Amino acid sequence: MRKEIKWSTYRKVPILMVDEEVQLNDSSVIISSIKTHLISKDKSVSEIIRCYPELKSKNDSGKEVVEYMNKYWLMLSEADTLLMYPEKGMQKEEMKWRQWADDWLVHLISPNVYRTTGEALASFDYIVREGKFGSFEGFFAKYVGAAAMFIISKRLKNRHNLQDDVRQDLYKAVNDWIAAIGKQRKFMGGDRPNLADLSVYGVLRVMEGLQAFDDMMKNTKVKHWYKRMQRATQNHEGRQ
Ligand SMILES: N[C@@H](CCC(=O)N[C@@H](CS)C(=O)NCC(=O)O)C(=O)O
Repeated sequence: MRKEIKWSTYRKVPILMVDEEVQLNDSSVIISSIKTHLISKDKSVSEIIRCYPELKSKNDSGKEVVEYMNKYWLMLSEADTLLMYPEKGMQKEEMKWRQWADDWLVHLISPNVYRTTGEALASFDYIVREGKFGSFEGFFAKYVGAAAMFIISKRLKNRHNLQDDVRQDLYKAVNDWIAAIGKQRKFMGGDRPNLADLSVYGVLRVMEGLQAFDDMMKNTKVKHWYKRMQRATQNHEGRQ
């Protein structure tokens, strides 16, 4: 909730605090920093985050926006880079699809899960069930939140140039993803997921339990990869 991050000047979630002193903002910066740290254990997190400097600018409507430089890039030595990405193009492909997950795929979620008033209510029912709400607060959040997001999601649909039938964009996106992996690989990372697999899975997973998710499973080719990802994340089977 907004009040839970009052202490931070960065106003979005996720935020990762390391040892109560180093603050990491932005999911992709967090992922790149943790991965870098796991590979090069000698580098501290505070050292690593200096490689992802904050870039503040104004968008078209004059609103201040924050971006982080290099956020899809792992800060590895040449030797570690070769171990991590032994074949040409692997590193570039991973970055491209991580960016795609952030810049396109994620924007398909709200228009799809708040598509109708019924779906908006089901989504908020789930949010309220999982979140920290009092019973009055929860009731209020569910109905007001669902109504607000139903309306906002129509604006988001236009802002991101989605089709009127927002499911079609979702279906095409996940089918494009599966086509990019191709028939020869289990994951984009090969036998084990890479960070692009992880990002796409992270985005799709938030829809679990909702109609948009069931429709996507039924009408696209994503199912087998998704099940493999479920297993791989449970068993901590990411690319080393
Ligand atoms: N690029 C950021 C986006 C974070 C983001 O937009 N988070 C949303 C919730 S999912 C948020 O906190 N929104 C509050 C706001 O924009 O004020 C990331 O990947 O971490």
